[in-house]
Amino acid sequence: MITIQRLKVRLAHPRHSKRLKVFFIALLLGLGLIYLYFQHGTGSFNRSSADSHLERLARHSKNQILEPVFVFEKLGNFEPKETEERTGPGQNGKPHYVGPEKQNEARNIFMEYGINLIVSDEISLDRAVPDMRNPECKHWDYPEDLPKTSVVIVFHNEGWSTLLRTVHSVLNRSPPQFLEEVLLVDDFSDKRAGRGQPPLLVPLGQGLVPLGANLQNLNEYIKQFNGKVRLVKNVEREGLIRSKARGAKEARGEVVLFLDSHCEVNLNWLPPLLAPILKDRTTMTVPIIDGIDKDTLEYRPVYQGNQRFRGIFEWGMFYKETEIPQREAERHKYISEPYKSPTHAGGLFAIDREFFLKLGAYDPGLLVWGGEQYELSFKIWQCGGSIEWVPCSRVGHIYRGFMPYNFGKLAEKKKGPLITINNKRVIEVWFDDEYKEYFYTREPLARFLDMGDITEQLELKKQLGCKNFKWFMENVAYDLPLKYPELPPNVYWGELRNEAVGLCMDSMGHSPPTLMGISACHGYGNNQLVRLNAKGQLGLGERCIEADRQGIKLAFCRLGTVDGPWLYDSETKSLRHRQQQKCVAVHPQTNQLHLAPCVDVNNYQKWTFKTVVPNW
Ligand SMILES: [Mn+2]
Repeated sequence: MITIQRLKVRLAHPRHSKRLKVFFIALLLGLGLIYLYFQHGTGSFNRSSADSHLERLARHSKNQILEPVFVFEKLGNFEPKETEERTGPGQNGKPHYVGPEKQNEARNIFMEYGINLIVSDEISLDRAVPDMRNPECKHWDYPEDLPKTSVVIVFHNEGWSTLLRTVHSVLNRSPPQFLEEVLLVDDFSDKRAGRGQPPLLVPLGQGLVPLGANLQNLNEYIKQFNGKVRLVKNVEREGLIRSKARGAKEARGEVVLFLDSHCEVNLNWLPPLLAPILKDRTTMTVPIIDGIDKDTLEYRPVYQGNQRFRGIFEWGMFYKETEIPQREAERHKYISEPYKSPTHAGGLFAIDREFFLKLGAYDPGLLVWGGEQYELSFKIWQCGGSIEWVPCSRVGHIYRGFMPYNFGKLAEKKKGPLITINNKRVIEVWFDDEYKEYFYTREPLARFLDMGDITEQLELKKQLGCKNFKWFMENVAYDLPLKYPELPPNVYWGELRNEAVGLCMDSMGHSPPTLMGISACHGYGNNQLVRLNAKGQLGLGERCIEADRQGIKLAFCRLGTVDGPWLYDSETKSLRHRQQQKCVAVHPQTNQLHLAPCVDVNNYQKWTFKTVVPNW
């Protein structure tokens, strides 16, 4: 704008020579083109601005759209022309059940994989899934020149049919011109046979499913896709985080799009994820996840109706989701438009490959799994990019019953809980000092963990000129403190031992709401690690300890609050409930916890906080 105004002034006072006039007209044209280019928004990161500048001009002259356009009167340009309805087991996302003769086998295989693979094997790799999108989604036109994408799928001992159904769904539902490849990264799978049966091709549904095929056959299997599906293998176990970084390095597409190895992408899933990246190379996009049942493979929504959620976290770094705040909702005309989110769940997202690599991919010091989604989220936002969730892109994901593998040798290298170590690395790099305190308040033992060397991460942060965490909180995660306010410091924390019985307060591993119990003090923290903060809240993990007539309970903390009724008197060693004016006592016969009228000399009411120092 400024450029153009300045030009007008100059042209209003032309100097004399003809050559100068010609020069100014040429300059005006040039600047005009540059103006057009910037008006259509490219991020600060642009790897070949000259090239894309020309491309954009070319597109302009061909009347191609530069960003999605809502077209009410017709179907969007990449909408599938025919319906997918088919018949057969599990078709259209319907639940499938195994016959009685296979129940035993199914149970055993479920124990091994956390997914009912017998059910999965009986369902076509090309099955249809129900359209879970908001009806608006069918009416968007997307640019025709979206970036080519490598879909990267990392797996470790994944079931054959769940892995390949992921691949098939991508091939079936992605416009081929935008799909550079599907890149499979085998993180050192070591199960010899997928299902303990000899490989055997049996016709089933639309495709051929090799029953019991082992992962060594994968190379053979993918030959039918003529190079569109590639397989690379780790020579030792690297874990999910490093394997994803490897996938990004090996990828040939402009965009890398990560999927878990047990997904099914939904209709017209790809263009909506790529359009925001075309517009701004520093935008990372995240599809909305649907659920696929681990027992029946039924495909169903996780979110109901028009709810729009986004990713946040609590101060112990547990991942949380919350409905988008008014301020974000108001930025959009259509509920089917992408919206900004502070963070993401971790598994599924698309990002410009070079931008991802410029950010250092993932911190290579993060191990196996956990915390990496925060690292990437903070890095993206604080270093000039953004994250958008895309309602019109849906991907089904099988939530497994449990994690069917261990961390193997990778975990042996570290002492203490791996995920907390990862989280500590992340917050030590990306949080400001005051925010780090909230993490250590919520997770006091994290102070004792060895997070390794973070010099390189801090250096990268400096090099990229990244903003501080306060900026992130005020401009991106501004709705987070409404649910998870800044934490007051702990006045006391540790295991809470009763003087009369010598046992410690313990959640007994139960989920709230539940009665608290007492058990032998073990010194490891975990279910015995109790914190009393400066505002009287008694916390255990992310939960709160409360009391009513039934007894002392582990409860969900009231969202948005950090205060509580508790007062600890280190003289009398009593733990007093201020409203009820009673004290926490152990029942001498039953060992049950309850509130009793306070009696200073009663040992059953005397408690001591003993700081836990784990022997890591
Ligand atoms: Mn998964």
